[in-house]
Amino acid sequence: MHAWPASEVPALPGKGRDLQIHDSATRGTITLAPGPVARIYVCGITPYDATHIGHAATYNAFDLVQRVWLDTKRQVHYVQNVTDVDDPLLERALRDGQDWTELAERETALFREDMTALRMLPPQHYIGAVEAIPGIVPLVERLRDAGAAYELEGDVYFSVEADPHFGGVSHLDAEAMRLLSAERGGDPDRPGKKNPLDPMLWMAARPGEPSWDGGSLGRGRPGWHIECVAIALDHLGMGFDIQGGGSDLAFPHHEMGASHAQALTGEFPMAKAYVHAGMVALHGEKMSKSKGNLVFVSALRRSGVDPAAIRLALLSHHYRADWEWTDEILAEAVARLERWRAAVSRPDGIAADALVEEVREALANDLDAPAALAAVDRWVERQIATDGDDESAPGLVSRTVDALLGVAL
Ligand code: 5CA
Ligand code: ZN
Repeated sequence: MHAWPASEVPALPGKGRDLQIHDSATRGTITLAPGPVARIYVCGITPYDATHIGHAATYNAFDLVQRVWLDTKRQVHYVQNVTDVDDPLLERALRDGQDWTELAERETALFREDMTALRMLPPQHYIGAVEAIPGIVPLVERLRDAGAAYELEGDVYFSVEADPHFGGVSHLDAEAMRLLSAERGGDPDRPGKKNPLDPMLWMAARPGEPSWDGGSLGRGRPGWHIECVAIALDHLGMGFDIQGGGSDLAFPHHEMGASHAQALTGEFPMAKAYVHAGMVALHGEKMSKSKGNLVFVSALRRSGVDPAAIRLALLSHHYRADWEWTDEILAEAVARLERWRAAVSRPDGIAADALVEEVREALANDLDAPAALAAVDRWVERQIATDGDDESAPGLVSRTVDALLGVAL
């Protein structure tokens, strides 16, 4: 699939800092020191009800990762998927009496528009589950032939017991895993499974549902976790720097993905860091498609909200925090954007070299965007209150805010 156009990232004087980031697997903050090409896989949308503010907040976090790496003069190899066939998508299409491919295409197009408007840097490889099927089938065959997978009434399941490290990404106890498995696409109560948590790798064709040639697996469609593993291994290989997503992906999705990859390669885990963004809520509950309590980026844009203000609203929360979207948060972001624009529209001002370093330091410190905003706020206050004569300052601040925070002033 094609992704979306990249906005320019201005180069800043000096050099950025290496990223320290919280890793769910080691449950601590680690310093990532990628080679000249940093590699990141971010789980993409299941294309319906896109793009809500929760999605946008999560992609914002990983956009910051890219910007920190680019500022260290590295290249970034970024891969994202689109889960363009899966139970929830098919269920939504059926509910609304529409063709599932049209639903997926329309929502993916809307997501691209929203990402472009929010100045999120695009992945170099934007890959749909459907187009990944030819690469998924041989992986499932290999897992089966290695004894890490088994068949149940034509479906193929991964055996979590095949991975001695299973549990090492999310660190949950058995009961929590079982509950989350049932909530998030698993089928712990299906009779005949070796372990209730075993996830499906390949689902045999069901009447009335789309299916593809699965070679020795028979016709069917891929499971969710193997989709991301196949795409990540194909485009990034083992040991890439970050796998990212919201905290609701830690289990089962990233846990199972790491186990699939372990069974395939003998290495664990697949990524050097498992990075999880907090959940955005609305009216006291996690913003989710199933509850329907959603605020859409496209609806805000249509109502005239500047995408830069949406971005500032996202940035005003630490990516790991759970937080609630409110009208006040957006209003504050709109006001902040106005103040910042007024400050940089002056012909000269207060020297900003220290500000560049403060923003760099904040982001390198586990993507502390609120600290970065506070640093810019301090410069803006001084800029408005004092009569500086540094002619390069307003431009430098604009470029810093653009390059590191993705906000166009
Ligand atoms: N297609 C899969 C990943 S392979 C998927 O989870 N799709 S999704 O559309 O449900 O979610 C896309 C991304 O948005 C995921 O990283 C998910 O964790 C994140 N996300 C979903 N809801 C929220 C929310 N309320 N707050 C923050 N992030 C969220
Ligand atoms: Zn994924």
